[in-house]
Amino acid sequence: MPVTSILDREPDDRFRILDEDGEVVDGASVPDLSDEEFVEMYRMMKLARHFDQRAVSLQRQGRMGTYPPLSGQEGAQVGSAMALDDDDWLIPSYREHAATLVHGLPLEQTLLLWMGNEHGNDVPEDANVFTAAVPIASQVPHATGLAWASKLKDETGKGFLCYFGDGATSEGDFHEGLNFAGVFDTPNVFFCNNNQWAISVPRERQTASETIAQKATAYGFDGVQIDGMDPLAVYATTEAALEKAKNPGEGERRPTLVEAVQYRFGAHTTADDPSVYREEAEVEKWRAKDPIPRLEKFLRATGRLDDGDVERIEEAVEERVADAIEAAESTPRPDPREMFENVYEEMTPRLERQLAEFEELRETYGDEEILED
Ligand SMILES: Cc1ncc(C[n+]2csc(CCOP(=O)(O)OP(=O)(O)O)c2C)c(N)n1
Ligand SMILES: [Mg+2]
Repeated sequence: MPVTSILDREPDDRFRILDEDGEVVDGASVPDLSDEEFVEMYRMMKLARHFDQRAVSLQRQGRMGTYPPLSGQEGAQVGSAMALDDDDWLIPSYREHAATLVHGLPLEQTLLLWMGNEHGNDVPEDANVFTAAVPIASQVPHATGLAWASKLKDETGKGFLCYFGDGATSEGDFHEGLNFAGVFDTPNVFFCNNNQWAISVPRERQTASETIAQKATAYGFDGVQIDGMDPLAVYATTEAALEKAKNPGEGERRPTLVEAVQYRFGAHTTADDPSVYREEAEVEKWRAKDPIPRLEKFLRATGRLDDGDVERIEEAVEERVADAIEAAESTPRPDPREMFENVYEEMTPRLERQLAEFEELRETYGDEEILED
């Protein structure tokens, strides 16, 4: 089966390889990964889940400012990011801690960012990862611009994978980014993590379209809906979309919109209480689709994983997260001047005035008084 055939389907034909019991569905082909790569996928998902639990706990203990949890979304993040080549770029929103980790951003950077340290955004030179974007959908036109620049420079072999949520699809930036990508045929994969909620706004209130995938039709390129809690379907689809972005066949448009249908098990952020807008029964329904046990069952049934492996992976994961927390917490706190200095390459006159005012307050009252929690 040619890889692009995954993309050649109706937008409401939800693609899946593993069912909820970890069984391969009839007629589906399992991606061509080595045994080590399959286990790596599982290991990264377990790492992401444990990291998430620890991060929420750090926030509750007052050791981190705020944090957007990702539990339930590990399959979508790890499966898609594993399809990237080193030269490809990843453009995240604010929830992609697992995807960015897979593409080279260390966990301690993510911790630093949510601890309020701007150096969390110091992406290592060799990781093609953009900084986290909090203004909803603002990263979408950036991703199109990056891909267009790459095309203008005649770079071949670079794909640009951009993540955003279901809520982002109501923003003008989403439309502008995808419309431009279609017209200029840029090497983009637009990956919508449709986790059913935009804080307290449900998916049905976000758009009257039956699917988000079908929006791609209006931009003139492929749009596919996939089971975002099936890491194998996510991997296979993203790989096919990246391949098409880089080497389109005759008459094919490079961009693709992927709608990965999934659920966030936790709160929108640690500042949110989902119990006021959704029923526990709904959460339970989606918990049955959890991507981690689903992949684990598949790996065990195909002889790629056993009890001993799981135990070793869990121990290693705990150690790795503990080390990342230790590294982040032993990093000196940034000077508050950086709030002003890091907005633009050079400070604008308004920021300079604000900084001067801030320095005056520090002088008058002292840091203890001003920076107290
Ligand atoms: C331009 C803009 N408007 C509003 C907000 C406040 N806000 C933060 S997250 C969010 C919901 C986004 O939902 P979605 O795109 O589905 O992503 P998810 O958080 O579910 O991953 C909103 C409205 C913002 N950050 N930026
Ligand atoms: Mg959402």
